[in-house]
Amino acid sequence: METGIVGLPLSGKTTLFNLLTRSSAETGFTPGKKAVNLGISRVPDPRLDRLSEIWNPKKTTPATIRYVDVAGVERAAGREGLSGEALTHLKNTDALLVVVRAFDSDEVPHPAGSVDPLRDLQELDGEFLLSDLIIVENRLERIARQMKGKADRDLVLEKELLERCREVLEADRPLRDEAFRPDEDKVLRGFQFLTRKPLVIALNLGEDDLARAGAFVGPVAGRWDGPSVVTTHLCATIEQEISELSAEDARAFLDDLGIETAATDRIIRATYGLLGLISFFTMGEDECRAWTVRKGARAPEAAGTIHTDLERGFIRAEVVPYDAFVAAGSLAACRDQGVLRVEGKEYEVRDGDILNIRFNV
Ligand SMILES: Nc1nc2c(ncn2[C@@H]2O[C@H](COP(=O)(O)OP(=O)(O)OP(=O)(O)O)[C@@H](O)[C@H]2O)c(=O)[nH]1
Ligand SMILES: [Mg+2]
Repeated sequence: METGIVGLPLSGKTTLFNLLTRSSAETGFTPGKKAVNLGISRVPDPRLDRLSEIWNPKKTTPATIRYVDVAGVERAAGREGLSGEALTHLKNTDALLVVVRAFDSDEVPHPAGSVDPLRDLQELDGEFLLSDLIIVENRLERIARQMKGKADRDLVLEKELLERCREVLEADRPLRDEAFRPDEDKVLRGFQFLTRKPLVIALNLGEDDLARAGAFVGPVAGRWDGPSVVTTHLCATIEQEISELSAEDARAFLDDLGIETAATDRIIRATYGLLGLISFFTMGEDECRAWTVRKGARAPEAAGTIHTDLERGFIRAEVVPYDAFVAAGSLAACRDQGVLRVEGKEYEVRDGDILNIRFNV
């Protein structure tokens, strides 16, 4: 699962990428800046921290997700913005993290001459819609040619589906919010449409505007509402400062600002949720670990993320929900209280389950 970080030039994408993935990719006007940066984020999870306190294991391993940061979307003379390399990378992602600039800076002037988040977001949306529309048109043309030979049933269905997509896109609406049947969805997935991907919109605010973030977020959030869109904000320069502090000092700093969690944590959690991912845990004296599965995964699939042998030789899973474990205080207490269950192959794993897989290979 990979999330693409995208936005107009100099909006703070790479700065945010560095914060999310603890990387140090070149930012700003540095010559020789890379067009694409790849990195991995740890998914913050207070539940794993708590399990680690209880067990004091040799190792604690969080869940992770991948981000890819691509160079700014630029409208080159006479040509549309999303091109070549950037587009290829974005198409391959499972979600988009759009960085929209809301900070002003004399050192780094906005390329368009003024700061206007809604205008920038509209421009980006336009690029995404156009990119999808081009794919639809091209495919429809090919289908028309293919159908001259014989009208195959699948082709007719695909044609109708794409014509519906074209209508949506031409009305300036993303494909994300359209209801498609599962079989249609399967066909659409092959096209990797940008406007069908879940979306996190992150407004990058100036330090002085953090206190009145609502005034910025409001208009932008109103633009695309829906279950697959999350709008949030951050101030990249403040996040940078927070990231350089010890955990204790960071907490005090956040309290001073009246903020509950660092924006980077919020953004990673939001991405994780939009990707339809949940975490389960394994625990013990050697390692406490959070693992990632898609929502709806059954126990053997979850076992398979730990090791293929565990899926192949799956017998059963011992399951206790995180809350029940913490309330009981120990596995023995869980057994006594009957909150430790034994589940079979059909069991659908829930977020926060603590699993112990029994297997035989
Ligand atoms: N004042 C201020 N400067 C910022 C903020 N976020 C980023 N910058 C600065 O803006 C410049 C551009 O940041 P980058 O993270 O490189 O932006 P980008 O979107 O990756 O740029 P491209 O990859 O060239 O499109 C850098 O000099 C950053 O230090 C912010 O919140 N406030
Ligand atoms: Mg960059």
